[in-house]
Amino acid sequence: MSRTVYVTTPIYYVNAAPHIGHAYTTLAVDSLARWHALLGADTFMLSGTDEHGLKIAQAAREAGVTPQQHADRFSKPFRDMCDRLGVRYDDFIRTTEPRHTAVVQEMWRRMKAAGDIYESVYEGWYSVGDEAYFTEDELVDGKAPSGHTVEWVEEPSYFFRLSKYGPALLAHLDAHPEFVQPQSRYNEIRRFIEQGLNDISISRSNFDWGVAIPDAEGHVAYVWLDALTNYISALGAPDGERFGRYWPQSADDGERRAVHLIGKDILRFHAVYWPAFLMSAGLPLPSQVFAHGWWTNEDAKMSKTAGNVVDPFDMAERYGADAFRYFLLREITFGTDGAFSETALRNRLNGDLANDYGNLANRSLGMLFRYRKGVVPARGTADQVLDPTLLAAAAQARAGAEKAMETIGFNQALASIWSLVSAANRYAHETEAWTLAKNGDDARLDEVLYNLCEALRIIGILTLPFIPGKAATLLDWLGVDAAERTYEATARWGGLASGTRVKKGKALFPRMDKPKANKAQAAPQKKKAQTPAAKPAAKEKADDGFIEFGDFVKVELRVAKIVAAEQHPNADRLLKLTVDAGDPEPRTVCAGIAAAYAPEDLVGRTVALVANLAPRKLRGVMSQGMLLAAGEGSDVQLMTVPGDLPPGTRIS
Ligand code: ME8
Repeated sequence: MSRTVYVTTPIYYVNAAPHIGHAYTTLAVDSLARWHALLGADTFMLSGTDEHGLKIAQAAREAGVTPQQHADRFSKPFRDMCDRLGVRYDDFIRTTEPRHTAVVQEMWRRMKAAGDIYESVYEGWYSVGDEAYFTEDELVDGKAPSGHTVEWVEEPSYFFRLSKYGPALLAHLDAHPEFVQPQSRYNEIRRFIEQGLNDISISRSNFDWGVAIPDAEGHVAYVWLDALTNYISALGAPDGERFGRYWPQSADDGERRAVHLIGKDILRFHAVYWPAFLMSAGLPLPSQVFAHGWWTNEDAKMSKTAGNVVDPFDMAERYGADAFRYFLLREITFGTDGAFSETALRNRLNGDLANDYGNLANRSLGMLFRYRKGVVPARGTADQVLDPTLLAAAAQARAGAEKAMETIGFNQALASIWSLVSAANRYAHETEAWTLAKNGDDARLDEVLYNLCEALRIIGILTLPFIPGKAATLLDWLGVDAAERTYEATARWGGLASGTRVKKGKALFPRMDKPKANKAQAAPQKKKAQTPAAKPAAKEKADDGFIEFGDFVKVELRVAKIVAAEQHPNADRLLKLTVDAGDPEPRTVCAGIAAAYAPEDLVGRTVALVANLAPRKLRGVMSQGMLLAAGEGSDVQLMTVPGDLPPGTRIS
């Protein structure tokens, strides 16, 4: 039997629109499923919505609709979010579906038959926001630890003997340290269980928006028993074909893995209640519960209630789904918290994606078109093809990504793949295809071009799980068949067939230097933006990496003479220069060239100045322009112009 991997998102409450936190877990699950599928596993990806409970009933009442109408309205955006972010789900479960409610009732029957359910009266605090019960001791300043308000509840209720399962849960954690990850969460759960578990109320009787309990009129299942059961109801438990195929058949099932990715807010439900419910019902446990951290905005947890949410649709619209996915997976370690910032997103987009990934594709395919009419050249003999550094970089990138993904380390996996992107960019730079072409060294030029395309093929395949849209575009350009897009195919150097006619389109990741206005900010200008037909055309131009001549001439380049130079008083990296640029008064310009030039060597040089750059204070000194230079750090060289051109002469 083939190896199966079943991965799930939490099912989301339908009390508001999806935000970046929901997007994060969902696209992480998608990338994990795609990774395992790439490796050849039979995968199943599940997402869905949690539609019962007091929280939803109250939200519907406030909206003046029935709970079902409310659920119908708010479930769809979660599906749409998947489509918008390139998330491929195999099923999307809603807890109001009959196929689900039947399994919740079956769980109840089994837990009752095991003697684990008894009738009593619940008296205590309930937080509707968390859909959770709290004891007096657990409250913080009279509220739930999450900050949600609590209400006093007294009602007849059925209880589950959670207390009975403490020893079995600890034994499971001992035998399977990977059951709860990351390690800090494992430790947290162990400590919680060790303190002793109380029985929990698992039915509500003072409202009816839930799954009716068999033989207990007036009771509906506690929403967490209902919700957690989605992970097996979607598979048709207990007898369905999918359940047999994807759900582990024992704690040590080496053939089937089931992994729940969740946020740390709902760890206790998944790592304590859920396994206890399953044990009671006589069903095997999932293989792993992995709890990731929070995305915060302005230093607070992002949540619907706090109103500081980032809209994933807006992000995908402005930055592209793949850039948004890449940023979320690359920026922080899966498991830790992260502060969301659009500036950081743009830096990843402009750096890793545009400069590194996109540029590698652009320059490699550009040269292939220029020198070989877009046809992949012969590979040459094995000896010629094998470029040791590039080959080693590919093997390392692959191995590093595989190792990282074993522990769901998205950011390390991406860092590993990007080390190959950098190696290939270095290779392109060092092999100087343009010089080979000029010197007519055709055999070597073939080799270099082949190797670059081959590196692109491997990079394209390895990035498919994370940036599925753009990676597929790159592989389409390279003519890589769907059947050849496998992990195995990245182990071979030379997989790209010679003679393949490649394609090349617009830049994969256009740079974005200025923030694009979000919907809310753009709204007042909507009218204006719609009227001139020229707007969309201008955008199209920008997307292919070119600028218009009209844009170029906006930059005022002038000849300038350095008349004085000194070290910047507040920055080691900078020199403070006084330049004559043909203006009535000399200007001050700060330049980051201190590592390469002594101030005294500069006086008298004639250089190229960007004269109309908006003045900007650099470490306390107002800089009125920028000098053109090439290179970086101690290798930087100022662009000079012949000294007989008078200061102020326009350069064009
Ligand atoms: O808890 N950062 O649903 P929910 C990262 N219905 N992830 C976040 C986040 C943030 N700021 N905010 C939310 C529920 N999430 C229950 C689940 S499962 C059987 C029932 C993500 O709509 C994260 O995955 O409140 C978190 O666990 C989940 O959304 C909570 O979604």
